[in-house]
Amino acid sequence: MSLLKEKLAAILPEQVSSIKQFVAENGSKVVSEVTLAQAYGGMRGVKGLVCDTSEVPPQKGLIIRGFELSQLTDKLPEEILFLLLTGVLPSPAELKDLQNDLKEREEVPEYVWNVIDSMPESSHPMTYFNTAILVMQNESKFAKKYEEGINKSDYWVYTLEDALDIIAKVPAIAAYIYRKKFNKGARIESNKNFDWGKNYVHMLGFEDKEDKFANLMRLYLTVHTDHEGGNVSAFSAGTINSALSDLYYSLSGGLNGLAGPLHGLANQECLGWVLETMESFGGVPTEEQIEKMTWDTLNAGQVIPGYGHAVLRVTDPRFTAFHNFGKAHCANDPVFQTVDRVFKVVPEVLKQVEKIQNPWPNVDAGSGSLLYHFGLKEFSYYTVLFSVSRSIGIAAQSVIARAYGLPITRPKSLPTSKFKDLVSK
Ligand code: CMX
Repeated sequence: MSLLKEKLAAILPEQVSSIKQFVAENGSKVVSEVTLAQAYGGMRGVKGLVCDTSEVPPQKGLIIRGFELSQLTDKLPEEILFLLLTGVLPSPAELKDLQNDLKEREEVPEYVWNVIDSMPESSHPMTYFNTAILVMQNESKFAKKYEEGINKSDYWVYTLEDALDIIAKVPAIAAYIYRKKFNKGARIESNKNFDWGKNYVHMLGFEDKEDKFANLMRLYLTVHTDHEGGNVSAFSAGTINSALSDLYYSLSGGLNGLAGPLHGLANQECLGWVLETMESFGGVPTEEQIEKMTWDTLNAGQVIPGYGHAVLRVTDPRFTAFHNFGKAHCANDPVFQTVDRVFKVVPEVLKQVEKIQNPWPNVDAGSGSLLYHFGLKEFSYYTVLFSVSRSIGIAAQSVIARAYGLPITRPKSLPTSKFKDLVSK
């Protein structure tokens, strides 16, 4: 048994029984109320979901198992996976064991390459990626065991099996999609000596002798893993998984949500907006030019990608992590300089638009300029990178949900006529 599984097997029973007792003793207490505006407003702020892997206080941003993001930016994504699942960072031996386990699971079934090869070349990289995950549902150990008939108390065990199988395989799949879609040449085999992030850079096909791109990739993959349970990708995946659809079904479904421009696709849109601004003004624009471009975009009835957030009310610490990396490693790059200047100007403009609740940058505002600097310039690919990382958080949330025995998700909807009745009473 892997050290991760051993640890989970040791800690989960105690956690599950304490949650059961907590709910039994306090089940009737009111924790949230819902206004009509919230019912028509995407349930913003309604406290009706449980997520123990991470939380996002509006004035602080991402906290993973008690660690602020700034305390985790030097950690590997594999360490974050261990932390999300167990609540503690791995020891060196536990990390090595997890990395070895992932290496053993990384071979991608041949039919996945064939499916990718048979898709229309014009398909978006996210369509390739989510299709590849879905087609691998054929491999689900959870689905096979469920069909055989397993005890509910073992659901988490086989969800963990699927989680590790998927996490081990996604870098190779994502890298191949990049090479195929953008005509970069044949598939590159994994290097067994590299960690998860460095191996991804290797399979994408980038020369990286000093590990500079690998360091960005490790940061990128660490930063995007998890963002509590209510965001579109995690919530959708969690809802699908709650029906006991296995992790292949649920992850693919959740990541289809990440492919939306108001969610993960904003990183592609954001770099597009930055490059368009540079092109309009023939280089790094002045603050006045950025202000004009911002108003032009708003007046055209469009959003400024990379800015605003449904929960956050401060600068996203994930943006800060990338901004700091950029200041240290590519301060003279014109695209990074533009992003830096946009950060000075856009919040001041958005503050003037009364309806916008958060004028500050989110995770998608800065990452693209760093990838661009290292030569990954095909920005329609950026949401795939986000997805590779988010697979970790979604997988961890599903393992925990199945261990807790959370039931099928089923909030209540009402027609407008019933809401009118409720309000008039
Ligand atoms: N540019 C222009 N208008 C914006 C805006 C922005 N960056 N952010 C919010 N608004 C607008 C909303 O569209 C909304 O307008 P309407 O009432 O006309 O529909 C109004 O301001 C109120 O929105 P809000 O309550 O401040 O924000 P929401 O919780 O409704 O939406 C989000 C949050 C992220 C969808 C929104 O800020 C947005 O569209 N941002 C740009 C896209 C983006 O960067 N998404 C990535 C988020 C992070 C991620 O998930 O990856």
